[in-house]
Amino acid sequence: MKALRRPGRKESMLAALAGIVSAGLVLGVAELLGSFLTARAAPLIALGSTFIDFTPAWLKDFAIATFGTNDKVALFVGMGVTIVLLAAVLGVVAYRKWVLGVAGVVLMGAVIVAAVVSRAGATLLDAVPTVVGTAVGLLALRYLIRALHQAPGRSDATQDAASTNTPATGTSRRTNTPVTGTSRRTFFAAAGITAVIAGAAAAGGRAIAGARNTVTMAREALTFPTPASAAPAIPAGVEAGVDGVVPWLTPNQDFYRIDTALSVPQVDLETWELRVHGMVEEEFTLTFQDLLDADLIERHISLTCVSNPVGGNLAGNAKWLGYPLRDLLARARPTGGADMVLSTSTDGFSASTPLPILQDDRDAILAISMNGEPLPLEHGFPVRMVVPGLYGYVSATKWVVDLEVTRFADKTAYWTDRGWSEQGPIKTMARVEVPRSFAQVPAGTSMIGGTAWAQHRGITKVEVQIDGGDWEEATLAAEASVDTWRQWSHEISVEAGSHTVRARAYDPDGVQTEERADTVPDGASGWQSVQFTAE
Ligand SMILES: Nc1nc2c(c(=O)[nH]1)N[C@H]1C(S)=C(S)[C@@H](COP(=O)(O)O)O[C@H]1N2
Ligand SMILES: [Mo]
Repeated sequence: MKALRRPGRKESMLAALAGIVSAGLVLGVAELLGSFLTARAAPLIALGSTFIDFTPAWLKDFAIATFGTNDKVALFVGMGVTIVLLAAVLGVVAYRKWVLGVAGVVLMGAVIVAAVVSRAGATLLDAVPTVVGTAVGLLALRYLIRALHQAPGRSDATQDAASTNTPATGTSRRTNTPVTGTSRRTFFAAAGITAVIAGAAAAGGRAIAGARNTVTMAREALTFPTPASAAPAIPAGVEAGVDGVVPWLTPNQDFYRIDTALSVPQVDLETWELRVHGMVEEEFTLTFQDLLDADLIERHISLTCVSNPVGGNLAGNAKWLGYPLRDLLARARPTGGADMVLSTSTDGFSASTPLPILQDDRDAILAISMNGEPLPLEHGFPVRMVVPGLYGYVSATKWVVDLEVTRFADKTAYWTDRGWSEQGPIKTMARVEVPRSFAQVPAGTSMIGGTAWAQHRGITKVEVQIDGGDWEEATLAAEASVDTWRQWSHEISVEAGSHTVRARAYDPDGVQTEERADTVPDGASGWQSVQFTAE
């Protein structure tokens, strides 16, 4: 009977290396093949996406609070480390007992395949890159492990021989290997080649996927008709004029991005359709051309994420062009009892928006353009929703393909399924941007400022308090509309030393609540407090 041999440290490290380069080959081959199929076939993306879907609300909240919009980078780094560790362990296991190693690799492959095929819209074909990649990786691993077993001077073999004095038949072949060093050289050469092939396959896959990206080309070629109702001119003085306050209009490339999509969905303009159905008298389907032909409106609207902490930067303001959802619903004619519109994206995200809000006089938009450009891919190309006054998770569906008129009692949505509130009105908030936390300001008088928002209600006043003193009224910059945020500024006078500034905003219903609330389940609240020093 073959004993389960205990490899020495050096063999273990080499076996671990064999595991790691083989795993790299699995992923590289899968990436290359995946580039011929679809982006969702890429195993890492599918794994990460599945992980995100199973992420409990508190962990998502923690990730966004800790990593902000870098949460996806953090996820990839975490996944990378986990995969390297698992691959190393599997390499050692395969070295000690080959069948166990094979079982482990096959199991991992199966987990990835399960993740790939469970993605929205995936087919069995999407499993092919992972299956082929796993098979190729296993072949490489077998070759490497064999080379390692044939390598001379293995400490385990010597130990076996020394401890028992009668080497087991299973190891005798190896101890008899001539001491040439050939096999170990073979091992390193093979490991190196495997790593190079893995890297080249991954890079090639990326390049091919990029070159085949007709979506980007179609986006760049897109032009828009003049809107039936243009955005009201931005009044002079929407900027408070304080250095360091964030711009009133957020450039697209600076606009915060929050979504559950690890790879940005690639939606083909030609085949994009929006299905409108459910509790309506008329079901219909819109094409992108239908939208271009419709009476479009253009409006400035500020978005905010429910995960934005007090003082956070998950908010932005842009000019949106699109078809009023009010008009779309007027055409569909919702039937009695309907109270919600469930919007779904091509990648399976969904949001539940109160029907009355989409029908009232606010400009809820099925947007096709952002700041005069086609929607950036990350912000929902070709079509997304923008609803003044509601947090994104209940309203701002990107890559939207389906609108179902239904009832809150009958359907739930992506985040409401995960413990977030069914209703998501944006909470009134004043943000201090100057001074930043722990910044230094000149002693004496200086200007501070920031941004406040209370979408669709409007900011009526902002007050500032220094070191617990009297609340003073700040100067409000001009208001473009109640749907946009509003800058504020204030002159302060402080002596050298450390200080605290607090700010609070008012909407027509009064002052924003002082009560501190976490982002879960319906948005953070409380008055922001910023410490700074004067010199
Ligand atoms: N398809 C899709 N749409 C989505 C999301 C998502 O995860 N997937 N996230 C929503 C959330 S939580 C917010 S805050 C906004 C953010 O929009 P932005 O990334 O354009 O800023 O998009 C919303 N629309
Ligand atoms: Mo959000």
